[in-house]
Amino acid sequence: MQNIISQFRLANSVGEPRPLKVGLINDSYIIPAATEGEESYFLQRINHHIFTNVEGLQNNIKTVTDHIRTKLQNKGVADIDNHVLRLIPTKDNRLYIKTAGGDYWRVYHFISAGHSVEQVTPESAYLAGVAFGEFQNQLSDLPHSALCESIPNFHNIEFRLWQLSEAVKADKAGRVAGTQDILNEINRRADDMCLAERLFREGKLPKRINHCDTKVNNMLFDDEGKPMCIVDLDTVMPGFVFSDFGDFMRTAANTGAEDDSDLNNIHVNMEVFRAYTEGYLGQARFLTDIERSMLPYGCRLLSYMQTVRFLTDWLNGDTYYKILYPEHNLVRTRAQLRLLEEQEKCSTDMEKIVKA
Ligand code: GN1
Ligand code: MG
Repeated sequence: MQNIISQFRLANSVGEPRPLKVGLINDSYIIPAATEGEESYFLQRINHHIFTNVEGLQNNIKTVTDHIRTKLQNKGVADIDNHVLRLIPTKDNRLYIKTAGGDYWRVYHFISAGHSVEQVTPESAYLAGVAFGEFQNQLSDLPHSALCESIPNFHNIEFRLWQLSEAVKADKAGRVAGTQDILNEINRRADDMCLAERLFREGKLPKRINHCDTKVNNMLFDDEGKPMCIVDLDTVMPGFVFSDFGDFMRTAANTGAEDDSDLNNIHVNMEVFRAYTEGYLGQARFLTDIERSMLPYGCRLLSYMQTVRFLTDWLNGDTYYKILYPEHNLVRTRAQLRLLEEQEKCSTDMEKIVKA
């Protein structure tokens, strides 16, 4: 690993990298500063089976972080490195390295003042809503053409349903028979869940640049519980605003875990929903009426999409997401489906909150 690290332009000497358990896709490490007070770094092996266009991916991140950095500078923000990610270039000025073995690595400045959380209070949910609304605002003047789709059709539910149908047809792991009840639940909602894509084709629903992975743990908070920095910019791309609104609610406004094996733990936390919505709507003044009225729908869409994606991976024999035990993707699937059912029960209340 020293050989990898030595290719990046680090400002000071560092210690041994330590693995960090974050995310389901890439492998992450912290490279601590050798001397306290100096800069530490965040090293990642990019999963290039998933991000097949690493060059495009890294250019996206550079474009987005430069754009936000300029906005923060113009606002006179002091400790900018705490508020936007900073990629560390290689000694020959590239944004990543590729090893002889075909692995891709990148390095970020490590934001040591921040920490991530798995659960929020209504107070921190409100602030998170402000922060994600601000994030969309900051990127609203970046032309769509400035970014590539780091994963094509990433949040396109029609595409995800097609992938699921292919997985069912192939039945590679011989698991289809055991999931028929879930498949039925997915199929009977498919038409409704493809509404957004249809509205887009009819020109009624716009796309905007979204983060596309606004899980609650992709935001760093400071010691006082205030949002500091939005991280994991791998999937920033044009999409429906629901992607960001819905993914936050999927993770933060869920009383259970994303992979809860006890389905009775899973309910919608309406106080978190209310608080985040308030914070978000205060910032996201660019929303059209249809986008605003479809926010509760967006929550369901993202839980539905995650149900479809986890199930697809289960049927394919666990080739996409990292798993911690053999049934993990199936457990995740059932937990996301239960969350969807719970959200359906709360839809009318959610609509009232958004209107209010
Ligand atoms: C993946 O790596 P991570 O945990 O940030 C996935 C998201 C899913 C999420 C489910 C590139 O994100 O889309 O919502 O797992 N990222 C990719 O927890 O597929
Ligand atoms: Mg991610």
